[in-house]
Amino acid sequence: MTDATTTTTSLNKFEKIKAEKDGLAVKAEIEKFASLGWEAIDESDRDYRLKWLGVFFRPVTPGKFMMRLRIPNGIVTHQQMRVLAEIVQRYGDDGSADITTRQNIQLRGIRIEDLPDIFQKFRTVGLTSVQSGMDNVRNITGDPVAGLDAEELFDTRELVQQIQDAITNKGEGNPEFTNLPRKFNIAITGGRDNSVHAEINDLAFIPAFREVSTQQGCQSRRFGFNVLVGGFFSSKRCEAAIPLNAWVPPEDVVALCRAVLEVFRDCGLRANRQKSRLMWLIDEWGLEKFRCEVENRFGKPLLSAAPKDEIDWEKRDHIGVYKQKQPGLNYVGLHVPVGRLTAEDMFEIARLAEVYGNGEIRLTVEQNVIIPNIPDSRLVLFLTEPLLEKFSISPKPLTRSLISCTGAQFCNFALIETKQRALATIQALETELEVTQKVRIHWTGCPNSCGQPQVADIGLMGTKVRKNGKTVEGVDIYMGGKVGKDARLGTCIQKGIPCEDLQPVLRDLLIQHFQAKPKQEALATH
Ligand code: SRM
Ligand code: SF4
Repeated sequence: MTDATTTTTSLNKFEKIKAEKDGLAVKAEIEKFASLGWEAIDESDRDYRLKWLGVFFRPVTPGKFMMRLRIPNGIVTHQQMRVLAEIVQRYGDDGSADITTRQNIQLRGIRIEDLPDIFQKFRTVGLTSVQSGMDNVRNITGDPVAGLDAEELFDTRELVQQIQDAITNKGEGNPEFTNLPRKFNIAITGGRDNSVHAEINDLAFIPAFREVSTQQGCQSRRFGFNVLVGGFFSSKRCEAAIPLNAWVPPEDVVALCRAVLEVFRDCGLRANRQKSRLMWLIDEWGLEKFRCEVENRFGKPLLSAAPKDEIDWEKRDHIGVYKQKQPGLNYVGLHVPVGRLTAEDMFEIARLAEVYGNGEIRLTVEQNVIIPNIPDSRLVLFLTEPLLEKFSISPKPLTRSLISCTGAQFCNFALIETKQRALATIQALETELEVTQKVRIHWTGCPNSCGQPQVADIGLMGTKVRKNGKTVEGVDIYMGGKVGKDARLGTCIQKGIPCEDLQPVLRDLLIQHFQAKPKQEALATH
């Protein structure tokens, strides 16, 4: 390894923790931790290594941990959803869950003494939370309507599962990939609308047709993926992924993931945590050398990229009722305000999926839920279900596209509270403005950018601001993010607005850039 071979004294704190004991080693110690209680566990096990099992110590709520699952392609069964609901239900008001910006679920309120039981429950329904935090590959995202969408070019479900299985040893943990230099994000899309934000992943596969030579020496047009590398957000730097100039057929995707991860693991920069994501290695080496190293690990020549990819649609949010490719079946997207779920909501989602659909539930990177496979004959009744009053299929345009990271309620990096503030601000704006178009407003509590403000129409990033001699919660405003085809990152257009002064600023932006009208004026022109 490049700088992992340097002496332990020169290693940064996280490299030292990993060198002393692999993160995955705590798997064998869960029973012991449960009987010790959270206060007696060794601090580096409790605060860091447990994240290799998806268990996050929360300094904001000590003793009540967060658990981050892995939900490949964002697909959960009704049995799995019930198990997750039962887990958070036992914690009463402390328990809740969030749908994340990686099509995933996080549970709140978890007590360490319950971990053996929780992992046992996960096993019975095929859930895993392994390698979901720290220097591991995060939840792998895929098209939320894979296998349902009549226009899709490729159904991503199986491939996403195969990649997860390879990286996590089928959810049991895989020491081959538990000591990466930093976190790593993978996305794969087979639809035309880039539903996974491919451009903000360290490694992404986007659909593309290419001429390839057959064994008989003829040319034929085949489906596969162009490969993007190096996309990431961090507090110091944000980059969109760049083309690797490589195309792979579906059957080579897992091998290419392995090859890129091996190069990152063995050669990635480890000295400075702020400069350890994949793009920093690509910068240091240049794309040609990086591609060459990946090709060596891949074990055969990489074909050059297809001249054009197939991402040519605007991004869909899937909220509402849509026909599936299977005749007579529908999928229905429900809007879950800022992704927050109670145990009761989760039981209800599981019930609706079982009673009306085939038991399956899908999650989106917009922190929403899709219930697929509802027959035409059951649709009208489904739409009368009380849960749809809370999780609407036709929310107002600003509410509809609202995203928020966890923020100060549970996250110790947060500079501001986000979720409640995001909801209150949007409600106030919708009271005073008539807005007819969707406006994607993303809140993120600090520059780590978990709420992806750079992909938003209006992105709000938490910061601290001085006002009247006091430090108050504020935001920097980002604009210009474009998703779907021709995706590009937005940039900061205004810095340091105190949150208490934000509403009129947003109001003006909505009027100037998104055709919003004050309600009085809108009434007069009708
Ligand atoms: Fe994130 C760290 C929450 C998506 C960039 N992120 C954290 C931690 C673990 C910090 C902590 O220990 O408190 C947050 C946990 C708070 C909590 O209690 O929930 C956290 N990140 C989240 C989630 C839950 C936000 C959400 O509300 O949806 C998302 C979980 C995704 C998942 O299921 O795995 C989440 N984080 C993202 C994304 C968006 C994405 O992947 O599309 C990003 C930007 C993309 C990227 O990583 O390139 C992101 N999170 C970060 C970073 C900055 C990484 C860096 O290279 O510096 C950190 C800080 C770090 O890793 O040191 C971070
Ligand atoms: Fe926490 Fe910051 Fe990520 Fe929000 S953006 S979840 S505040 S680390």
